[in-house]
Amino acid sequence: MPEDQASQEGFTTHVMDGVKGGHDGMKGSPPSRTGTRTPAGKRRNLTLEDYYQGVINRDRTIIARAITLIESNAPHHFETAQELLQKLLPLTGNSIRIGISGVPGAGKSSIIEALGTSLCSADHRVAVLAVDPSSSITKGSILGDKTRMAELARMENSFIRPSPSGGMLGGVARKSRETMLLCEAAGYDVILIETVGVGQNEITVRSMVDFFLLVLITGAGDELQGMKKGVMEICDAIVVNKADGENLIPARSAAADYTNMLHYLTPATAGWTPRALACSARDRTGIDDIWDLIQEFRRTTDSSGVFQERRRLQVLEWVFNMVTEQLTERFYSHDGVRRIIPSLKEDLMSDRISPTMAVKKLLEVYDRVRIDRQP
Ligand SMILES: Nc1nc2c(ncn2[C@@H]2O[C@H](COP(=O)(O)OP(=O)(O)OP(=O)(O)O)[C@@H](O)[C@H]2O)c(=O)[nH]1
Ligand SMILES: [Mg+2]
Repeated sequence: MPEDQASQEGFTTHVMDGVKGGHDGMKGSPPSRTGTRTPAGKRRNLTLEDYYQGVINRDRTIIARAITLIESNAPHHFETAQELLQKLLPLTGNSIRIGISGVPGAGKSSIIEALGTSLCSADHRVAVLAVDPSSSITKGSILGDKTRMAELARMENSFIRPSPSGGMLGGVARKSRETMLLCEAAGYDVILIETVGVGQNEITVRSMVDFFLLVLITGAGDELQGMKKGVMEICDAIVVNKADGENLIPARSAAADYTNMLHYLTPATAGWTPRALACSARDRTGIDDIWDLIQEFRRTTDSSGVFQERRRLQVLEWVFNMVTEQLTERFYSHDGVRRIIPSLKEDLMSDRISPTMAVKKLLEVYDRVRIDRQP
């Protein structure tokens, strides 16, 4: 038995690998990273009804397989996954969706472990998802998450799913959103989504959560301040982690400074002024304060209507982003467009054609061949 599998024996929650590009993750799939084959005989093909019943009856093995279906790049899996989601849609929405972001090593996974364990002990059902397109290359976070959330992974009412790898961020975002809905249908009432704080990831996660928490640490360097300001503008709270030992006082004072700074920024959520707290995921101090703050946020935005309004707008944004994504994909995979791009690039580099004219030509090629194809 591979070592990482062995170390999970006895866990009620197994951390499931994300799907690798092109691999369908289903029966008869190619050998996995560990070189073992899925025992095809043991894995009966599930019908749509099997998936549906499995999810609503909170069967974690089937939930994991349903997510694999969502993450699959195979067209027939896509169809089944969409039918399943359609069926589950009335059961979604009953959770608080929390995004947790921050620089690598800030302690996001450790905070999730501490917060998640405490919530599970209080009878919440906690699902942890990761959105990290870079992890498909480095595998860094996935390995980190397996070890850093060991206690949470063992809890009966938790579910941990590392990042799907899907190439483009857009693909990853769709899969993560749908996975989130599936987890809600399976009765998870707290969804924690970890993302590494690099560029586009944060914006993507912000667009799918109710509450966005930024994890910072002291002494990460002034060069990060610029980046921080941008992300501070989209967060609902900051937590300065590693407030322990000699770092306790600096972390607390940084939290006070951040609270001040947040007062001067336009809040990410109407009617809510973001605040900064200090915590130590290691010592498990300040973790309950994070949850109290989230509860307060929920109450405030529920009564003002901002909570539901944001969710409605997020759905619209999601749909139109998918349209943009799919049109872009279609455009660049179009034969005619692909054929003329190399020569067009040369013409552009040697100033033989203006940028606007190049765009016009590309769109003409796309439209022309498309029109020719019509009956
Ligand atoms: N002293 C101290 N160390 C901590 C604390 N929280 C996390 N760490 C350590 O910081 C390191 C990174 O923690 P992670 O939880 O993996 O951080 P992360 O932000 O999830 O990292 P990535 O997923 O790689 O971006 C680990 O070595 C932790 O043990 C804390 O509260 N205090
Ligand atoms: Mg992590």
